[in-house]
Amino acid sequence: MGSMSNNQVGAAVEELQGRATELTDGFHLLMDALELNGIKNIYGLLGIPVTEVGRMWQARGNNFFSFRNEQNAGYAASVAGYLTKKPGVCLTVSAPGFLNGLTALSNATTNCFPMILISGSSEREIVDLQQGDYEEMDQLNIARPFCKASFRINRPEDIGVAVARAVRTAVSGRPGGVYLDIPARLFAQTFSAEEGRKSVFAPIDPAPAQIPAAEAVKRAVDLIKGAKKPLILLGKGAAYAQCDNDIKALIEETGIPFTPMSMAKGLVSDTHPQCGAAARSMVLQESDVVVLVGARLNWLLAHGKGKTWGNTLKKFVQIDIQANEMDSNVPIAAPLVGDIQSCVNALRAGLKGMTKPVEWLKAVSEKASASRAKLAIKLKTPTPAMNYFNSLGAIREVLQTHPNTMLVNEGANALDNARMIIDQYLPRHRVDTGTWGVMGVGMGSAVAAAVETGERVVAISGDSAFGFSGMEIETITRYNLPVTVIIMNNGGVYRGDEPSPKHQISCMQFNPNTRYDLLMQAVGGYGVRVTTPEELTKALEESLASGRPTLIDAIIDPAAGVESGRIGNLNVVSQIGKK
Ligand code: OXK
Ligand code: ADP
Ligand code: MG
Repeated sequence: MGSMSNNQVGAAVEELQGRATELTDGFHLLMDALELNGIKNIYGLLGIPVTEVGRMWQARGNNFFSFRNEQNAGYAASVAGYLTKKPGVCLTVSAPGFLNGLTALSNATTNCFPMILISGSSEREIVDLQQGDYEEMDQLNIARPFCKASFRINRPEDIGVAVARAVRTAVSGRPGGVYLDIPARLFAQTFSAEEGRKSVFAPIDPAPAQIPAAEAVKRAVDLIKGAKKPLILLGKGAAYAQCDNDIKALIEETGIPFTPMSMAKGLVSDTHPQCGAAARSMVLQESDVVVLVGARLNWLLAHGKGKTWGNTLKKFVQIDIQANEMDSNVPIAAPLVGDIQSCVNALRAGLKGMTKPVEWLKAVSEKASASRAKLAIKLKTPTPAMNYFNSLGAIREVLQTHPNTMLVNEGANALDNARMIIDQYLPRHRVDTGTWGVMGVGMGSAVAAAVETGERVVAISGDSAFGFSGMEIETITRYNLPVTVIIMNNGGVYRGDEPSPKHQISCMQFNPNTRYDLLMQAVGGYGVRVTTPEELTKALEESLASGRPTLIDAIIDPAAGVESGRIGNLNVVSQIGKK
């Protein structure tokens, strides 16, 4: 390399001095770190002290989806995490905004969805002395019990490691929620740009494969091979793992019937000949060895015991990345600790050539076909006012010809009946109330499903569930998302005909004159009220064809619906004065 001229030396010195004094700040370092970790979409609601983050994030060509309540933005972020396996990011203001987001962060952690909640916070020196700051709250510690980890960033140079650590924590092992607390002052705090560039990074292999031990695999293989009536039970962990072909291969190579939990529907199509979803009680009660794949024996599975399981203790093979999930409710005969893909493929190798349980599968298929045939009649039976069966039956027919449509589902009767009636054909195409059974997840989930998949979204909500997040229809129209909200409007919580005491309308009723369709029109969307399955079919087909934000207000018989849908047994009723 030849010697440099004086001008070149001068320019080089100037450039070095420039670089030496070039500054960055917390705003930029946070965005650099998020971008480096592949984050493009942030869901949130802006205000003090984070407003500028939203503007700057958009100015970089990234997406900031502004919601009307942080809880719904958080639900969207958590569903984005579930669908993409990258943490969904929610940004909120301090204190009340943080608290609204915390509900969604906690729900994400319960569902095992990777999500990062970033909230601005008040200044430590004032909060720690409880001197009454603006929106004073000890957010870092309040978040801790409700998520996988809670971190605060105190210096600009720590932003890179904090974001990398939050990403790894959210997606590694059992996925879940992470809280990142950023005191207001840090955003504008300047720092050497050169040092800043060096400080941000993406973690290497943040969600590493976790291989099961050979003896654990052998123990599980022996148990399954010795079973007379084995069952494979798929949970949303199996859907999240995105090893769909491996799971389908395990099922087809072994000939074992399977049944999916609600968000695992479609992992293998509901129409698959080995699907026992329509014979649920039978397969749970009569099976002898049950292979749990990313499904917890929690309340949704009657804690693995009692009548649901034929009052016998099953031999459970449990595949889970979380070691201490084993024996959470009942003894697990063959714990298989590892990531689902590694465990499933280890089982496949060990089960190669096993004798298929042909007779058992035949019995399951017969029971399932009989149930489907019985239900098919109810789906087609006209009634003076629509009920859940003929309304959801019409939706089912339309969605059969649109298998790529993302289905979001919440409510009590609207949830339980849609789960039973609407088949899923593809993995991760159904998002619902999840492990906690949360009302109000619908609109946030619909936004994330539309944004992250680009598919049409149909969100079926009970009218009560819709009320929790209904204002987000303005968010849906603002971003012109291809979302069709279908409200199963029976005029009340569970049903709309509960008798009212003399002095007040029943605590379980809504205003029967509510016009949800006009609400949608008021925010610039297309709203339509339907009272028959034929009208519902037409409105849904038109909305899917147009892709325009639509709300279909489906009027359901107020007498349709039972208290708490299929989980009425969880309700408690006073026995005082009962005969
Ligand atoms: C299923 N079934 C079918 C079909 N699919 N029959 C015919 N055709 C098809 N395609 C049968 C299945 O075999 C069962 O019948 C029955 O329908 C119900 O199936 P399923 O899968 O829904 O099973 P079940 O028993 O309801 O499952 C229990 C459960 C589920 C707890 C996992 O109910 C659930 O996920 N509930 C979530 C409730 C919730 O989160 N609610 C939130 C709002 S309530 P049999 O004959 O085989 O049994 C609330 O907030 O407060 O009240 C509040
Ligand atoms: P469902 O409600 O559908 O039965 P759950 O949410 O109860 O499903 O269970 C999901 C389980 O899957 C959790 O225990 C979680 O630890 C586990 N899990 C999630 N992702 C993976 C993975 N990649 N590998 C193994 N286990 C996983
Ligand atoms: Mg209702």
